[in-house]
Amino acid sequence: MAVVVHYFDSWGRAERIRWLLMTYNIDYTDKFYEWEEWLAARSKLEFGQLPAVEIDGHQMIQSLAIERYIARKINIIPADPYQEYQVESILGYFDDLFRHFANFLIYTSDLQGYIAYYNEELKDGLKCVENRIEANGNNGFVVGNSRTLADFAVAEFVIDVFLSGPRKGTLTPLIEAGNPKIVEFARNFLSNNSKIATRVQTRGDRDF
Ligand SMILES: N[C@@H](CCC(=O)N[C@@H](CS)C(=O)NCC(=O)O)C(=O)O
Repeated sequence: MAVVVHYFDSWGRAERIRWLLMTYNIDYTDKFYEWEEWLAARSKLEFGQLPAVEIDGHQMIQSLAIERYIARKINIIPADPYQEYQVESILGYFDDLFRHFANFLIYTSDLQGYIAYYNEELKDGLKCVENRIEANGNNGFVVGNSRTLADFAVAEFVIDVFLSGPRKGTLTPLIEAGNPKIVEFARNFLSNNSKIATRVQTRGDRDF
């Protein structure tokens, strides 16, 4: 059965799901909603939220739950409980970061506010992530010695918020100066994932 990703025509909370599907050769189609169409469709989707994904005969909601479902199917969640904690704490942190991003740059367009937040708070938070990458041996993975969902969380955030889109002229130099190691990690992630690299090059700009 065809996999369908329901979301707005943006990256947002659906992009990591798309990257997971394409990396592991799971064909999918996007169902994009215009706002008015979404308001009419909202009551038909459980919890009235996007993204929703049709997969394996189910209609799933909540992006992180969907990601974990796919990640478990393709075996990129560690079996070791401590490593699973390491992955989960990264997922939780980047979920927090997405909310801050949304408050500054989706619900409002406060680029100066986001830059101030980066300098006052986010830079240090991302340094902690860089420390984890270093403590893991700078081997291209956030946790352990193979790809996990944590790699997708880190790379997608850095690429979609800082290295792509209409704000990249301002935000790329900012993060290159403040968190060069996480930028290197994200760029290596792209170098090692040709399908995602192609998507990032060809998908066009979105505000989020
Ligand atoms: N925790 C949820 C958040 C879902 C969410 O807030 N979705 C927003 C788009 S990113 C939405 O559905 N907005 C439209 C609405 O609430 O009507 C998830 O990760 O899926």
